[in-house]
Amino acid sequence: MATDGMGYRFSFGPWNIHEGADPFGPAVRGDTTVVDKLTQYKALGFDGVQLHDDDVVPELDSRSSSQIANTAKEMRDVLDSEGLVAEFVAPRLWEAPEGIDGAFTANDPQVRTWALSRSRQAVDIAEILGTDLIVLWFAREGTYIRESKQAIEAHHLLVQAINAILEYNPSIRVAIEPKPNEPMDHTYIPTIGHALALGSRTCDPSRVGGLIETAHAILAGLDPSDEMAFALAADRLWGVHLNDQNGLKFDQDKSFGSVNLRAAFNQVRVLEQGGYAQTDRFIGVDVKAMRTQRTDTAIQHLVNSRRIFLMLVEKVRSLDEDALKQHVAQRDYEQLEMHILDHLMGSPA
Ligand code: XUL
Ligand code: MN
Repeated sequence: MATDGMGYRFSFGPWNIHEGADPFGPAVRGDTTVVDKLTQYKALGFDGVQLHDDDVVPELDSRSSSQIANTAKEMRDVLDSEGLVAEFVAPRLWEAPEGIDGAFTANDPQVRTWALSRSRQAVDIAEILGTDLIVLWFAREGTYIRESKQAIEAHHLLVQAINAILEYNPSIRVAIEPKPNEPMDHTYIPTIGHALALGSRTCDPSRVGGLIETAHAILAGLDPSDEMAFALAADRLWGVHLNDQNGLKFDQDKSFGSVNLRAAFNQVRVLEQGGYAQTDRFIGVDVKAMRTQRTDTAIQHLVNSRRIFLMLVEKVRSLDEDALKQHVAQRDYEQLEMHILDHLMGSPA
């Protein structure tokens, strides 16, 4: 456990250092390799690496099992030499041409077979990297128009896919990262409630949990801290992607706390109340640098998100809980609210 992070350790994915391309314009910053990115982690205050399967093994679909194993071992050596650990591996099924209309829920049975086999490869990669966690973001498991898939059948297919992963390796755990839309019009499993209900239908519900991303919860019209509380109450919060989101639009992945500091405070508070720091789980961020950012400072969003998190931990720990209890007992929620606002603004109580 890191000692400089108030009991927390932090992670991000290499895709969070990026060239700034968006749907309306090309890259504006220079490209760097995954290994180059890994050499920056420690100095930024991060110990954990979130990885897609093809961040570890590029062009995975055209590689043999032994090539995959060797490349994954090389990545493990890099992680070890940098003093980093892999937090999870996520099969990136949505970028491959096969997965154009979903992977586990594709209408084409050959695509579904490919998706299962690629997920098993992700499990093998995870084992080599020394993590037992697979993250499933169901990117294209949904529809652009409802009539294109059988939704009831699709949910059965998702259970079967998770079972295939759980049965393939008895130590592997699966964390579902719910998101309601984008790239699809509607994605199956939009909330943590859906995720844990799906998990309860698998062959081993104790190995299925969730990873909650702030922006995804906001896109679902929900409060991220309540989504986290739901998973914490079931001891199923196995990861977080802290970031921020300015209303209902494309998934922005803004720096944590940059839009709604009070909502960020409540996410940190629920993590503190749920004893998250006492687990070995990471505080993951999933944040994008603004496209306007110059190459040499396009890591600031990571540093800032971590810094805001730690400042909010300090705010949570210094809260006068007795005063809060009194306001609650009096049902004086106006005063309770002012107490929180005073505290966040640094004004005298
Ligand atoms: C997509 C998203 C992904 C996952 C990892 O919105 O958040 O980056 O976190 O595959
Ligand atoms: Mn995410």
